[in-house]
Amino acid sequence: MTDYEQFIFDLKGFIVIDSVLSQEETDAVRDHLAALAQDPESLPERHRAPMAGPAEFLIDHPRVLGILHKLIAPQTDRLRLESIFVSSRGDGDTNDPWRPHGGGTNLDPSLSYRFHNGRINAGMTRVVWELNEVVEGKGGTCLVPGSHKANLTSAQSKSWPDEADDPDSGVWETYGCPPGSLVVFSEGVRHTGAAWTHPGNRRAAILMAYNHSSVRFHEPKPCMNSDVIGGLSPERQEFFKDVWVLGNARKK
Ligand SMILES: O=C(O)CCC(=O)C(=O)O
Repeated sequence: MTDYEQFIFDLKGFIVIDSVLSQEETDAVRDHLAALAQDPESLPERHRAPMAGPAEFLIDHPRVLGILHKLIAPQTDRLRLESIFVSSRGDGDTNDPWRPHGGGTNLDPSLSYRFHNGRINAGMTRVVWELNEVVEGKGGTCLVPGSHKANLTSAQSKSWPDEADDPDSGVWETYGCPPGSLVVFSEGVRHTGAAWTHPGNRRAAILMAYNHSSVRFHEPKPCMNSDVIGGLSPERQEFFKDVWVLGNARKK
């Protein structure tokens, strides 16, 4: 993560990095999600999760690890992948995803964002892999830049002004990006999904939540089961360890 990317992340609470995946990688992950959604029985049990099989490489993708080392902890063994879901939306879907959450200074370790001793200390950090093109204003995640540091309100006290949550309030920002791009945001930033309004081009995104290994926000998803986790490489299995830092076998 470059110094400039850190500057932007600290300023806004999120960054968008275009075209991190090659076309082949993007296609392989998209095909895996399609098989998982349409015909999961066609996949071996250990591949029946968004981050398994041909998508396993996303767990510790070097671009993501470099970012998480700057945002959460410099050591890989202090990182956990605690939740994961797929966002698949199309033009005309009736389910309105506009549900703003987060925002404001927060003492909950998962939702907090602090800068201390010259480094960012973000809690839960969302990594979004956008597998199809996102056209700005047509359905990418919407975020309120800087809201992870807002002082006069907090999500914890549920005092965020309704006025600001209006999509036309002027405080929201979103993005456009090519397939295979990466969006990273602090879960402390106020954010929401948005209706997808791009005919002929569905949203296909994997959203992974990473956290410091000493805390956990989400209940584990059913897809994070022993068949799936046991099918990952030993290094990647470590991202799904229990909530602790100091093990019985102390590391040197
Ligand atoms: O882009 C979206 O679908 C929203 C994601 C979201 O709300 C979250 O990660 O908490």
